[in-house]
Formats: sequence, C-alpha cells, structure tokens
Amino acid sequence: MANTTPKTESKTITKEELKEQFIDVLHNDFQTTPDEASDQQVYEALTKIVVGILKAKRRKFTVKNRSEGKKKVYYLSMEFLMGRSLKTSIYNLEMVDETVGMLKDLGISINSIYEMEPDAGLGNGGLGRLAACYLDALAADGYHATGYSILYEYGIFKQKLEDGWQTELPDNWLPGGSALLVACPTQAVEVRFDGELVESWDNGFHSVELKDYTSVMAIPYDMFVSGYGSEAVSKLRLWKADVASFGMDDFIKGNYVKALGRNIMSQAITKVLYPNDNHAEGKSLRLRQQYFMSAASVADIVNTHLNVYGTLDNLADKVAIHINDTHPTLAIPELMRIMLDECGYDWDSAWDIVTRTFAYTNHTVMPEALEKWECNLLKSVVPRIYSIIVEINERYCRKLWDMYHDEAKVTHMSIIEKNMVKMATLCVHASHHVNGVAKIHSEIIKRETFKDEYAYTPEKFTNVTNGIAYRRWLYQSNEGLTKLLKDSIGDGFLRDASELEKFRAFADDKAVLEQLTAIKKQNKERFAKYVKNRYGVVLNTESIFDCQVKRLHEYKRQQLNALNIIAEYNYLRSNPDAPFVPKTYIFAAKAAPGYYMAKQIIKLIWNISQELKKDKRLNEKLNVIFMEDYCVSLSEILMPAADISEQISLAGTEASGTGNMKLMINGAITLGTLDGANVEIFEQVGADNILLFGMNVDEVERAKPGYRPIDIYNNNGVLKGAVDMLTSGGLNGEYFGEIANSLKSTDTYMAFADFDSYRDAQRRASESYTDAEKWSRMSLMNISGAGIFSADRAVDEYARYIWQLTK
Ligand code: 26Q
Repeated sequence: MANTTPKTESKTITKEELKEQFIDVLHNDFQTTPDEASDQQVYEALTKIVVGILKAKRRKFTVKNRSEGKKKVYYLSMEFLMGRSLKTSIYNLEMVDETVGMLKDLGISINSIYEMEPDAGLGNGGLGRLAACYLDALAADGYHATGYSILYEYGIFKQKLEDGWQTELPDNWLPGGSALLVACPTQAVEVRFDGELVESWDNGFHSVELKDYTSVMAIPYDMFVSGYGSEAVSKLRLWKADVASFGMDDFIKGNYVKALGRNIMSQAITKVLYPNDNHAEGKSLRLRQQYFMSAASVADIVNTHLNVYGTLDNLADKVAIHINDTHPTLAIPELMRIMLDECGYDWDSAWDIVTRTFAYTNHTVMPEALEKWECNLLKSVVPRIYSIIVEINERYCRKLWDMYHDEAKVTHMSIIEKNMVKMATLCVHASHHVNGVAKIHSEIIKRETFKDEYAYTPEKFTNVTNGIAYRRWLYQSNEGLTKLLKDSIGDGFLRDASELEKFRAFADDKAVLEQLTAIKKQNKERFAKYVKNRYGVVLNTESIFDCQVKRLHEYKRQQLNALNIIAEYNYLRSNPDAPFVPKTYIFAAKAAPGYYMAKQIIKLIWNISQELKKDKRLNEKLNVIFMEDYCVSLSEILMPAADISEQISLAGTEASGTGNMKLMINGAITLGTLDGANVEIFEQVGADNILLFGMNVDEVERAKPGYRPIDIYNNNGVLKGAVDMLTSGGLNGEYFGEIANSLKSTDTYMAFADFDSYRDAQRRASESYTDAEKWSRMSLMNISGAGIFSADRAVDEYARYIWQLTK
C-alpha cells in the first residue's frame, strides 16, 4: 500500500520554542530549573509539552473531520499494550532533532529521560499489542480513530524469578504513567449493574425498567497517539470506575452495609488487568469489567454522535465499531438497549443499524479461549442486557429454523446453549464482517470454528493479516539498520513499508551484506551489555542469538525448544571436542499466574541455564538465558539483536503471531512451523530464507487421532535421552516429572512428533550461520520482505474493506 497522506509541511515546534516551554513548565510545575531538575521532572515536563501538542493536533484533526462529515472508527479492546509513548511521540511528530538538541544545550541526555517512563502494560501480549500498533497506524494512515479500554490501576504483573520460579509483583504504573493522561471528568458516564427488571405495558407499549441497580461512574482519561508524517492523531480513551455520588439509593434508605459493599465492588472494577492470555476465565469481576468498558464506550459514542448529528438514524454511515476479540461483545446488546429503551427505536430498525455498525476480529481457535458466560451470571450482573441477548437469540433461532428445519443444527448454532452464552456466536451474528488475523487462521475459522456460520453467511468472512507499528522496532530501536536502509534505498520506507522491497536489489552487494553483519554484531553487543548489567551474565556475541520471546503457553511449545537444548547438552557432554556452532538461547515469557504447567516450563528453562553454567567450556558453546519481565520496552532492545526467531507453535494453533514480524524486520531468520503468519513470511522470503520444520495443518489433523507420544519416546534415543533428564535430577538437581508425564502420556501439542524435524531445522541453522555471507543474505531477504507486515497496510485493509472509511 502506498501511503499517500501528504507529509506535514510545517515544523511541529522549533528548538527555541521548545526550550522556552520546557523552562516554563519546570518553573511552574516543579519550581526548578533545567540545571537542578531530576530526570523524573525532566520526563514529566517534556511529556506535558508533547501531550499538549498532541491534544491540540487531535482537536484540529477532529474539527476538520467533523466539518467534512467523515466516518470514524472506534476500536474497542480490553487491552492496549502501549509500552512507552514519549519517544514514539517525539519520533512521530518529527521533533527528534529539536528535542535532543534542546536537551543537549542544557546538558541533559535524552536516553536517560526516556528510561523514566514506565511501560503502559495494559495488555497481556499479542492481542493488546496489536491494538496499540493499530492506533499508531490509523493515525499514520490519516484515519479518524478512537480506541476504548480500561484505565487499569495495575497493568500486567511484573515478573521476577526466584530460583527459577515465577513470582508476580503488582505493576503500579500510574505514578509515572499519569503524565500521559488527560482527565475529562465532564464527559463521565454512568454504568448500571445488578438490580431487577420490571416490565410494564402502557397503552400497548412495552417498557422495561431496571430497579435497585448499582450505579458506577466511568471517568474518561485520554492518551494521544500521533501518526508518523500525518495530520492525524489517534485517541485512546481509558475508563476509570468511580463510585457514583448519586444513585446510592441504599445508602439513603439506610441500607448501610449493602451500599458500602457495592461501593467496594465498584471500585474493584478497574483495579487490575486479568493476566490470562488465550484462556477465558468466567469470573464475575471480569464480566463487570467487560460490561463497564463496553457500556461506557457505547454511551460515549452515542453522545458524540448525537452532538454532531442529533439522530442515530445515520450511525452506521458515520461510525464503525470494531470489537477486538469477543471481550467487548456486550457493546452489541448495549447499543440495542440504548436504541430500544432510551431512543424509542423498534427492534427491527435498531437491529438493522446495529448490525451495520459492528465488525469483529477473532484471535484464537483454542477452545479454552473462546468465551462463554453463564446465563445466570449475566442475568444477575446485567439483567437488561441478558434479556436483549435472549431476544436476539430467539429471533436468530427462528430464522435458522426456517432455513434448515433441523433441530440439532439450530441448537448447535444457537447463541445460548447449555445455559451458556457463546460470545463469538453472538459477535458473528451481529457483525457485518468477521475476520481472522492471518491467511491460514482465517481459513481455519471458516472450516472449523465458525463452520456453520460460514455456510449461513459466507459473505461476512474475510482475512486481514496482522501488522506491526514497524517504526517502533526499526527506526526507533535499530539505529544502525535504519541508517543502512536510508543510505541504500532512501528514507521512503519510513512512511511506506513496501519500499523495503528495494533493499532486495542489494542481496548480492558484498559491502552491504558485510555492513548488515556488522550492525547485527553491534546490536548483539548492546544487548549483551544490557544482560551483563542486569544479570551479571556474559554472553558470547559470536554465538547465534536464538530467541523465543512470547507468552508462555504449551501450544507455543517452549518445551520443544527446551528438549532440543537438553539433547544438545547431552551431545556436547559425550562429544566435548566435536565441532559445534555456539548458540545462545534467549527466552523471555510471562506465564498466567494460575497456569501451573507454564510455570513448570519456566522453571525448567531456568534450570537448564543453571546446569549449563557448571561446565565453563561447554557453556561457551551452549548457553541459555531467561530474561525476566518480558515487556514492550525489553522487546525493543532484544529484537535488533536476534539472529533466529523461534516461531514453533503446533501448526493450526497460533492465530498469527506478531513477534515473528518484529524479529523479521530486524533481520532475524524465522525457524518455525507453517502456522499463523509464518505462512506469509514463507511466501515473502521463499524456502531458502526461512527454516521450516514440522507438520503442516493437514498433517497435524491426520496425526491427531491415535497419537501415541510414548511410542515416539520409546523409538527415539535422542528424544528419550532428553526427556529422561527431566526426571533424573540432571538439570541442576530438580525433577520435572509432571512435564515428562504430560508429554509422554498426552503431549497435547505434539512436541514429540515434531522433535526430529525441529532438530534438523536447528542443524540447518547452524550450518547456514557458519557462512556469514549466506546468513547475511538471508537476513537481508527477510528485512526486504517484511514490508507487508506493516500495521499501516493492515489498518488500510480494515478501513477499506470492513469499516468503509475514507481518508
Ligand atoms: C478472556 C476472558 C476472560 C479473561 C481473559 C480473556 C482473554 C484475554 C486475553 C483471552 C485471550 C486473550 C489474548 C489473546 C491473544 O493475545 N491472542 C493473540 O492475538 C494476536 C493478535 O492477533 C495473535 O497474533 C496471536 O496469535 C494470538 O494468540
């Protein structure tokens, strides 16, 4: 996609203006001067100035869009994993030179200032980071976009390892993070929970009223995201729960204990992010969070729309609402509720508008991640919403019956089944478009997850392959590579990622290939320095940096990686003098706090790293490091230093993956299965520039029935040798019987079946790496093929084919 938005003509701010404002803010807010100010104060002052610029720019952009009657998109997501913002804003506003220069004049180094900002960790992993990338891209592409989520007081927990066991610490990010937020208390809205539905018939008109409800106020706090080289600024509106000062009927009636109990419950709503990734736990507090976010956002959308147009009749023409996975599903019945109960629409008119407004992205095919909520819970927490869902379902089932006359089929396709509401089914039914996040994933949801729905409404289903805000991991994080690219292909790639293809012309240019090798080495050294400072561990930067960095989940198969390392260890102990290409395996992963097996696997990896330390000579060839507390900021130092990108999920389990894209654009070679977006990476680079292994989706399907991992174990000496180490105490004295038993008896994600093939891919990696020129060429082919994984491209597809936006 060619990015056609015109480049910003005027400078955002001059160095002198910036200096003047900076001195003023330090003086007024902190009664200090540049000489005396702490890094924290400098960070806060600079952030305040940048937020002011963004806010004004957004206002201007909104006014312009309104006057033109442009359609807007609202992106609803329970997660936005923003990471740090100050550096991104300064880069996107193209005021790097002014800021660096201004601070330098005052004797301040900007890098230590960036470090003061905490990560906004309002997400778990892929889904949340994707939402953050899309706000950046929407602005870069010039679209009018608002994201909605929750202002979690505590983001994703901080991970610490104690003797290799994960422990969780609260992430109290707001003291430092609030500098980025603009509170808008005048736009607060009320959200109602609990209570009793009272129906009445008045002159033949049916009306419903909720009595004795709990009122919670939703207060908006805004964050702004600038687009690179564009007039647009995205807004992220985060809702904080506050107890209503009015509506405390119980308190007034003297029901003191009940009132205070509800007060506590209300304040809990925005306390903490649920740390589960790809696992839907049906907890009542989580349901409250989801409804709170959905209802507050829909109220805000409706208020804004009514302010401009005075009617909801044209809502679907002017507004697209996107649902990031099923977590904000309740926005659908909530909009129905407002139209029916508050705006006087009849059912059919309301449903017509609603179904032309919503679109939904599915991010997973894992059954345990598909949300189902108990009817009784919904009925008690959101009674009116539940009654609307029942009505939606009854009408849907009637249509299905007319179409199929097949009771079993209707039951199966029904939104409510076995006293559970199937959120994905509701989303598909109420959305005009449903998309998967990589080609293969979109095929799987049509073939399996939503097989019946696809047969019923095939026109709804489409694919939008994920993309990343690539400037964050390239321009902002890999200075060396950015310079090489600018020198060889110009700077057009910064605005239009498809221009990276031009780099392919240098695939046989020895000087460029050597520079690429040198840049990777520098980035590895920078990373090694970071590791030395943090852990006191020295990494061999001549070794291959082989990275598996992502959430810990059995389907992602960190255990397969671990088993191979143990096999290598066994080999080196028996063959200490055999030639061996040195490798450093770098892991980083958080486990959901309640996910026992995932925590065992972290401990296993840590124990392997400790065991390897015992033999110094061996350790120089084979090293493992587990980086604690993987987060967006850590990924920014790590990606540029990676040689190998491990993307080894069982085919058919990883919807897309996005870390694979960040590593690719930094020149890492994917060692992976044909799963998720790896398939498209393969299409981009060809068989010579990717290390594929393992079963494909069809082979997995064929191998699953009657899969007996124990037979593989019994017939494969190397595998047996590795697995037996888990129970021999040979890994720094610890026993991993549960991992061993689970693999030998079930091996749900078929690590044993892919073990030999994985080892072969690792062998090919080592072999290729010894030919530095060949490796560098592979790396170049990956960088030059990474352009399609730009979020700018992805968002443009959503805008054109799903949301029908114009620029
Ligand atoms: C649901 C209900 C209750 C509690 C938690 C949840 C919950 C929370 C987070 C369920 C799932 C998630 C996260 C899912 C996720 O991150 N999926 C990833 O999305 C990426 C972006 O599309 C893909 O690249 C990954 O393949 C996919 O795993």
